[in-house]
This record gives sequence, C-alpha cells and structure tokens, in this order.
Amino acid sequence: MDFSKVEKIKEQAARDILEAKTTSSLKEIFNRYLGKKGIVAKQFFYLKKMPQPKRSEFGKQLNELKKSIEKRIKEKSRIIEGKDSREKRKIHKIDVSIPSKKPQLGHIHPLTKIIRETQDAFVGMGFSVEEGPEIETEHYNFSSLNFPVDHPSRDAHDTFYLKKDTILRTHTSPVQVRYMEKHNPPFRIIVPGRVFRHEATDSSHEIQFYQLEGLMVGKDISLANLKGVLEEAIKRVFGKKTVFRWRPGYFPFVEPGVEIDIACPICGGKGCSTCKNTGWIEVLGAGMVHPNVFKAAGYNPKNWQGFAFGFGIDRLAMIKYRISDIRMFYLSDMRFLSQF
Ligand code: FA5
Repeated sequence: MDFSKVEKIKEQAARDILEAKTTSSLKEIFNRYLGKKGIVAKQFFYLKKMPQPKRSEFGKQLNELKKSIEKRIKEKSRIIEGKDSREKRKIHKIDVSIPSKKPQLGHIHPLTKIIRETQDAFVGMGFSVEEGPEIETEHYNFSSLNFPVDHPSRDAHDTFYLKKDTILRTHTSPVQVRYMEKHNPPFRIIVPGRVFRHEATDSSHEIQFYQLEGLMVGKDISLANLKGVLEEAIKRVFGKKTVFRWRPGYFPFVEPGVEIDIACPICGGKGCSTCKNTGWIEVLGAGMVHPNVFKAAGYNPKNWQGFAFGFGIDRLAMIKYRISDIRMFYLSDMRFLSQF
C-alpha cells in the first residue's frame, strides 16, 4: 500500500473543508470521507489484507487521518454555525426606537372638494342631489331643450358623437327633462356631473369638465328667486365679499337667460391670461325655464314656473383655490394634488 496516498487524502480533505461554506456541504464532505462507504473506510478495507508489520504502521496512519479530518470538520462547523447565527441575529434584530415609515395618505381632489362645498350650499337651501347619464341621446341633450335642429353646438365640432343620435353629453341640462318626466312639481334639485365638448383647450377650457346643474320648479317662481338663491350660494361657497356681476345671456332652454362672472382672483381684476384680459371669469349660465322645455317634459307651462342654472365647477375651483390653468386638474400630478 502506498503510504503517500494517506497524505494525499489528508490534503484533499483539508482543501474541501476549507472551501465548504454551509453546514450541508460540510455534512456532505463528512460522508464522502468518513461515511461507511467513504474514502477512509475503503483504506481500512485494504488494511485488513496487509501483512505485519506494515499493517500496524498503516493502521496508525489511517486512525490519525480519520481524527484529523474529524477535527477539521468540527472546527469548520463551529465557524459556519457562528456565522449563521450572527447573520440570523442581524436579520431578526428589531430596533424599536426607529420611527416607523409614514403611510402615504391620499388627498381629496380639488374638484371633489368644490363639488361637495357647492352641494352643501344648495342642500342647505332645500335642494336634493340627483344624477343622470354621461352618454346621452341627441333628444335629451338638444331637442328636448329647445335647441333648433340646425343649432351650431350640435355640430361635430362641439359634440362627441358615439354613433348616430348617441353622444357624450355636452352639459348637465338634459337631466332637467329626465327628472321632470319622472317627478311632479314642486321640487328643487341639483345635478353635479361630468360633461364633454370637442373644443380647443386653453387655460379656462377643457374637453371634459364638470358642471353643477340646478332646477327649481313650482308656483310663482320668479327671476327674483333665481337671483336670491344663486347670490346666496356664491356667498356660501366664496364668502360674503366675493365680487361678481350679472350679464344677460342666451340659451335656447331659458327665457330670459343670464350669466354670472366672478372677478378673476389671479390678477385681481386687472386682466391676465386666465381671464383672457377681461378681469372676469364666467362661472354659470341660468334663466327661467322655457315653456317648450316644460312641454317636452309633459308639464303644462301655464301651471308651472321655474328657474335653472348650470355652474362650471372647474371654474369655481380655479377661483376658490387660485389655479391659473384648468388643465392642472387633470394631470394627476402629485406635486399639485398634494397641496389640497
Ligand atoms: C351651459 O352648459 C348651460 N347648460 C348652462 C345653463 C343651465 C344655462 C341651465 C341656463 C340654464 P355654458 O356652455 O355657458 O352653458 O356652460 C356653463 C358653464 O360651464 C360656463 O359658464 C363655464 O363656467 C363652464 N364651461 C363651459 N365650457 C367650458 C370648458 N370647455 N371648460 C371648462 N368649463 C367650461
């Protein structure tokens, strides 16, 4: 038997043990060298066949080899286990004094805020909140509201057509007729909602924006009631000192028609790009319900009077929060939204 073989096994085992990085690889090395059918066991098999005195000499060497491998494995195992538990301790260590991460809270969108505030102002005056569909028919959006067949806003330039006779509503006024068809007067309602117009956008015009419609129908309702209710609402939302003005306006579904402008808060009325150098921002159209609209809804116009109005919600938010460009509301920019 070659005695140098024992030396080689010892060296190889030492190298293997040195390279082992985990408990399981160390176990594998143990089995490979010291297992029942391992490298060292094989040498013991040769030992039996050896004549004396070589046999006892070789036996001594094999025992030493076995002990030395066992010793190295034990030592390495202590190193690996120590490292393992050091690392485990690192992972499981909890420092209770570190401040926790703050959860990111959402913000109420400025348009939602102004819708709620405007709604509250009207609910406080006895109005109830209704809603209607964003996808409308030409009938409700135009015809029932006394728009002549050739009215320019029916044109594809202003209206998004989905298919013939089906459109995205261009204002919240169609809900007036929808509501009157199903309810009897007297009543007072408001209808917040999204509307769509195929328009060029600028600092005060979007292609989708929000309106808040209002309709009050009863006996002896007059323009004075309209004036009183709207002035009270503006004071409730913007404060008593708000500067605003009335103008005559034309809408096919009211007679007479009026509009309200609020002094531009961006320039203080001096004129800027937000108010197109007029010093004023148009916030609503309104008027006394046209007899033809009552007729379209199935009411007798001789028995009932009413007023209607439609606020531009985005414009209200621009004024209240001093936002110079309407497009900011739709950018989903957290730097903007987190200010509210
Ligand atoms: C209407 O839409 C009428 N339905 C309002 C009305 C209701 C009149 C009831 C009489 C009775 P107008 O197109 O002017 O009217 O729009 C109403 C308001 O919406 C405007 O005063 C303005 O504040 C806002 N608005 C109009 N177009 C845009 C737009 N492109 N972007 C943002 N706001 C707009």
